[in-house]
Amino acid sequence: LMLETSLRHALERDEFVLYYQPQIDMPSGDIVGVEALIRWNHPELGLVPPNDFIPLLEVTGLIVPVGEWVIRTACRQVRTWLDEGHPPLTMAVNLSARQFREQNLKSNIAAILAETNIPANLLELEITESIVMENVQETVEILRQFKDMGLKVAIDDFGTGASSLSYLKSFPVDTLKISHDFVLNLPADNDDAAIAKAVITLARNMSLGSVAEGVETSEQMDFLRLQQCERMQGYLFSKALPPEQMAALLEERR
Ligand code: G
Ligand code: G
Ligand code: MN
Ligand code: NA
Repeated sequence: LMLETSLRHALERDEFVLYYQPQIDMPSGDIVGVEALIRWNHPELGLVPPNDFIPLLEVTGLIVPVGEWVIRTACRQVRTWLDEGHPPLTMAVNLSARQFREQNLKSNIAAILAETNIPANLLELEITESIVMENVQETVEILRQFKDMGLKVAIDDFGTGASSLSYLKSFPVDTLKISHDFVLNLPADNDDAAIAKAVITLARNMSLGSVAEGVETSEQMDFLRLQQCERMQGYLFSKALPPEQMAALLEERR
């Protein structure tokens, strides 16, 4: 309850911060994107991880204004990096169920893109299977509108939710993200290896991008690279970094 009270003031007190985890293109090894991951800098508790407060944001409805803050902050960051002369990076932002179905989401995103003057195709919205499967007809409509706006859409933790493969035919999405659950025991676990391989092949044959999450070892990377996974994300390359450290990493890579 105390957490909920302080969460209500966190936005106005400027206590949220976005960390950025690099996404590495294969085989070039270039940083081609980042995933924005929210942290809450609580005055007494310190840095609170999202799993400890996102559910609370969801039930209180605070996820809508906080989610808008996330998109605006992420787009401003893209603008800053462009102004600093870095190559354009894709900015992946996680959407919650409530945000995805919120009426004003599209117009808010359009306004943010206009105000930051960044191309829509640099913003990749990550949604989970449970979100897309909730109301399939409405989902198709929302995704169509995203596509018309030029936005990218990724299915987060693909294959872990209660979804059917047939939705890939009717949902205009761009990218499949392979959950770290499937990456963790690569290449030794035969089942996980088969699943990872199948998802990457499915993505490629449907002309979708593939991103593997939670890549921690060079053995995992080598396996995924052999399967022609396009992008990788994980501690092998970098954890999520605060803006200053991300800027330093980009500077170092120049
Ligand atoms: O950053 P971390 O690795 O602890 O992320 C934990 C979870 O929190 C992930 O499932 C991630 O998708 C989610 N998450 C992180 N940032 C955001 C955000 O800005 N919005 C939403 N809805 N979820 C987020
Ligand atoms: O949005 P999503 O649920 O996919 O959030 C990504 C989560 O995975 C975040 O909590 C992030 O901190 C975490 N993560 C990122 N890289 C790694 C990694 O290499 N290993 C593990 N175990 N977790 C990671
Ligand atoms: Mn994600
Ligand atoms: Na994920």
